[in-house]
Amino acid sequence: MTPIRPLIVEGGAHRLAGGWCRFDLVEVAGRRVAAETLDPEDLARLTAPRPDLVGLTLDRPRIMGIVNVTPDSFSDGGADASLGQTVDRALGLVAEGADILDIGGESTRPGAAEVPADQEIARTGPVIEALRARSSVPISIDTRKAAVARAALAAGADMVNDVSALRFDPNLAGVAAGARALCLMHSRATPETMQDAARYDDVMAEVASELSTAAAGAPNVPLILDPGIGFAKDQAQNLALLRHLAGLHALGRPLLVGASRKRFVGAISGVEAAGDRVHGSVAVALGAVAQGAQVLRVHDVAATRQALSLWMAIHG
Ligand code: HH2
Repeated sequence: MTPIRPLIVEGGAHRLAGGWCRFDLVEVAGRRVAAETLDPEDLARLTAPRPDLVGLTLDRPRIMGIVNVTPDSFSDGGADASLGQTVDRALGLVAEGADILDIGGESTRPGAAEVPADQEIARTGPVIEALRARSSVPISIDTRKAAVARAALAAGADMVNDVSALRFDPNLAGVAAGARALCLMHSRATPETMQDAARYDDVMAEVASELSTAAAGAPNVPLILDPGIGFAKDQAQNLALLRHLAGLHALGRPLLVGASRKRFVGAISGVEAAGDRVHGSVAVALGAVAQGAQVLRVHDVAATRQALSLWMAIHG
């Protein structure tokens, strides 16, 4: 697969994924050429409007609010929250402007140990059921496991978000076939060992190729692809992916980016506490939108929504 990267410019003739970014030129294997010289199928994959995702049009950026129901997530976990408090926090994110909620019961931060499926179900199932009773917001289950996804869908979740892109549990594809959408995120190995797998000759090309393989093996439901910022990537690799993100639109699918409060944001900005990394995280989110990413997975919904409204007023 030859990497094709559209170069975003104001007033360009072609719309990226039918959205808010435009381009005239593309970079193919390091050479800049006019988009019209591409194979028509490649150009169509870059420009075609993406289908709706869980009922949301993707003609503007969407915000996925993170709800971690874990004692050990790197920035927002908490063992003490009651079910009612967690549901109120989640509905608070919707009030702040989240278009989707992503419920997770297993931390996947680097080095995190696996959580047994029954424990993950006990953490996430009741939250999803209670949320579904009180809101029609699309709900995503952040899990690598078929049993957890099955329980979440039965409790009212709409979408499955798998940080292993179907590598971890061979049964997840079958369960995700019953979801309204599936997010395939790029990673390698497991969270426990993934940072040892952060070795690439060309991170963009390899992530694109591995996502393409994952998508080819996925069930026939609407897919959204994610480069997996911080998953089996070091800082330079995260930055390369964010800088060249538009190239992943060549896969012909909508893109999701999750960089919120991640380690590299702290490392670059010199901010130690994950909860204080909101400004850097918003900067990365806007950078992703400027490359046409359709969904932003964030902890700080209000800040991201505010920044996005201004960005779209200027550029949209
Ligand atoms: N990042 C995390 C978890 N799930 N899913 C997608 N699609 N993309 C991501 O970048 C992504 C994800 C890790 O962040 P977080 O949920 O905040 O932390 P933890 O795994 O420690 O709960």
